[in-house]
Amino acid sequence: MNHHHTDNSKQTSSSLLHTPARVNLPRIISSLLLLVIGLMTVSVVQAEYGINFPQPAGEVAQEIYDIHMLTMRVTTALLIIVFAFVFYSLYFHRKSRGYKADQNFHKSWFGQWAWVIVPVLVLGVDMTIAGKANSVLKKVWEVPDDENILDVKVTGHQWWWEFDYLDSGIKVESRYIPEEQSGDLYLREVDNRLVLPTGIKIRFLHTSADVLHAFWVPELAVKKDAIPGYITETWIELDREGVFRGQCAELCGTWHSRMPIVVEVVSPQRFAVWSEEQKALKLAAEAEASTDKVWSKDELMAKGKTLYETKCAACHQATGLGLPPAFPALKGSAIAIGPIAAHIDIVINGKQGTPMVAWSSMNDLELAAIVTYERNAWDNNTGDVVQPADIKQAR
Ligand code: HEC
Ligand SMILES: [Cu+2]
Repeated sequence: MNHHHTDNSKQTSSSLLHTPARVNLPRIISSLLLLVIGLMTVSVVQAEYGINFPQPAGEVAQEIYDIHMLTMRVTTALLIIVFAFVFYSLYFHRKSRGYKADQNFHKSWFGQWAWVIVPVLVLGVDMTIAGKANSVLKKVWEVPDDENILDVKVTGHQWWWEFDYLDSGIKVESRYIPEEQSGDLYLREVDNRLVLPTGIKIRFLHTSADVLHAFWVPELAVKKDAIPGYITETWIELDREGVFRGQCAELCGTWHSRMPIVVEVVSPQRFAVWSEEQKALKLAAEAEASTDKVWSKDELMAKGKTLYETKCAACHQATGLGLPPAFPALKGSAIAIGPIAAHIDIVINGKQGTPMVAWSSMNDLELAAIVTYERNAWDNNTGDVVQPADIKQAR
């Protein structure tokens, strides 16, 4: 029995050894073709995605793109030359054709000098690319010192972007739009876009209010880390109008994915109109907040709900239940139903070393509305009404 078994297995292994390994070339080629066609179809269907980088929207971005194209052309040419040579050699010099290897190649002129000539050629091409890259990098780093450069301070926050137009005092707060309202543009659209004009140099001053973020819009090319406590610069001169979408490119916590950036590039005329609108809105909001008017609870609750949902709900949730243990619930929380002073204090001053930052940049009316809302929403029902005057006093 044992003997028979051994015998049998011997036969199997020997028959395996005698089967020649076959490479099914037509099949491999057709699978590869299918794969390529498949990939191309995918890129046609998802119109926003292409094979190449997106078309740049400005000068430096264009130069970076051009270097990419140059490099791609050089590598493609090299690929074709090398593979043509390999396939030619394999096909015409194969053994079955009776080809005899030339034993004296190394004695020929080319055989002796090829190892010098080829690397020198390669180095020459490399130096050309490196030279171009170097001059573009210089351009990226050396922010032009133009009289009327437009300064935009870009501050990363957990998890939204703040854009301050330093010359006009305009502030844009940019937050993602929840899935129900954004449809196909989920995580690609924001409530307030970064509006920029064409034809003028723009300097971005990058910083962060909390952790590392990174500002990245592919059509604007330069990706820059936002570092708390530091200010770094990039610049661009935009040359075409359009809407360009990017995102935070540095892992920054729970909702890193909820920090899209949407840049809307418009003509200088349109930009001037937009700037005036923003200034007027800001003045109106300040005027409203500075009156000594006493607000009714309903007015404060209505204002507070909208503000709470844009600014606080990312962490404390629209339901007030938070996401413990990281983000505490405000429904029934000791602070939200306890003494008003402590509640106002944590909202104005934040809590050091936690994601709860100081919200003092909001005006008295906004803060009064939010605190009133938190003290009465979600069955907190304290009945407390906080007026702008109370906030003014607490500051
Ligand atoms: C980035 C996340 C985040 C955002 C946005 C945020 N908070 Fe907080 N909040 C926290 C964290 C974390 C704490 C807990 C801090 C601590 O450790 O005591 C907290 C604590 C609080 C507390 C104290 C709760 C308690 O009982 O301990 C109040 C009140 C509060 N936040 C109000 C607000 C308001 C108002 C806003 C919007 C203007 C807001 N928060 C936005 C993260 C956030
Ligand atoms: Cu971020």
